[in-house]
Amino acid sequence: MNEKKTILSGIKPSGDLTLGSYIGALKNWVELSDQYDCYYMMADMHAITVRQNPAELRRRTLAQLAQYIACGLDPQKNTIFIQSHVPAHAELSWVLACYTMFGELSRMTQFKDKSAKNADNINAGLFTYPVLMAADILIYQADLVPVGEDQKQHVELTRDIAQRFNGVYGDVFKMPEPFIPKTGARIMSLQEPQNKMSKSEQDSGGCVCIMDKPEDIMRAFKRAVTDCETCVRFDPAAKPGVSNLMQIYSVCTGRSFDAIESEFAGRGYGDFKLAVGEAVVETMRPIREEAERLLKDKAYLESVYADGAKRASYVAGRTVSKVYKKVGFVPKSAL
Ligand code: AQP
Repeated sequence: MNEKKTILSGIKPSGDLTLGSYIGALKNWVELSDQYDCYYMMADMHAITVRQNPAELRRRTLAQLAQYIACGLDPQKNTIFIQSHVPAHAELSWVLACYTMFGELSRMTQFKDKSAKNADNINAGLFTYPVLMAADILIYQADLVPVGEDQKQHVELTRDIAQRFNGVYGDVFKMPEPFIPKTGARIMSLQEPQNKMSKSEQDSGGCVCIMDKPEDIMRAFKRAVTDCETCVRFDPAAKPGVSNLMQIYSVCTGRSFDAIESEFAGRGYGDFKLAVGEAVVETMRPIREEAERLLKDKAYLESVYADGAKRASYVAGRTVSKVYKKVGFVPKSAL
């Protein structure tokens, strides 16, 4: 019997992975790999809630897989798969949509944010995105869902949907909990430190990607917005830019905020920004090099996602069969 708890998480290939994706998600995922039974997906079905260029979406999905592995996710230990390769997610999503209220979806803050940003394409998928996310989670009977602060509301809705379904049909779904890492929960834009560093907003200069060249990373940090105080001190409300840089530096070097404040006492922001840039370059270098190597090995990447889809489909299929039976669908013929 498998006694490890189950984890499900994913990233949309809606842009190239950023330093925020690494610190806020991937780095934590790797640390969870030994302790938990982990399912990590490339959430391509979620990505199309915003219009994507097909060739780019395909390229980014495979690049994302290479970066997952290059960050240290072992495909033997973790089930790594492409969401659209496991059709059971869409099947469960439809059933769950019939147990989700219009009012609940209307209250989701991410829907409100994304509709404001994509006013010309407020499609039904953007609205029902949290239902597909609930299916992603419940289909593996996940105990924990590592997410950023901004996704917590979706995990809470998942619990409400699961509770409603279980209330009618008995204990079908396990109740998942959001799992928000203490450090690096939210990496902010280098240009607008009041906003999250987002991979779909890469033209703003506020974003650093895992695959960026060292000189591009250094340029982004040299231009990072700070404040006029010239004092390296952690105070996210009053000094969002500097605090974000401290957060990044702390994750990349393992140093505490106190140690960072002492290290840069009496030194200008110029020195500080250079040091943060260099620490990021050195943290990203081995990941980028390994991802570049893996991307040349298409056969290996294909074997990883084929195996991942097979393993994920087995578990997901069992949940869908159980759900179909509970709601009263006629079981498929064995003939
Ligand atoms: N800047 C960030 N800081 C901390 N965590 C982050 N995550 C993303 N950006 C940061 C976390 O990564 C996981 C996967 O997120 P996602 O890519 O599926 O969705 P997202 O949060 O909407 O990411 P983006 O980059 O902002 O994408 P777009 O621009 O397409 O919407 C999540 O756990 C997220 O918290």
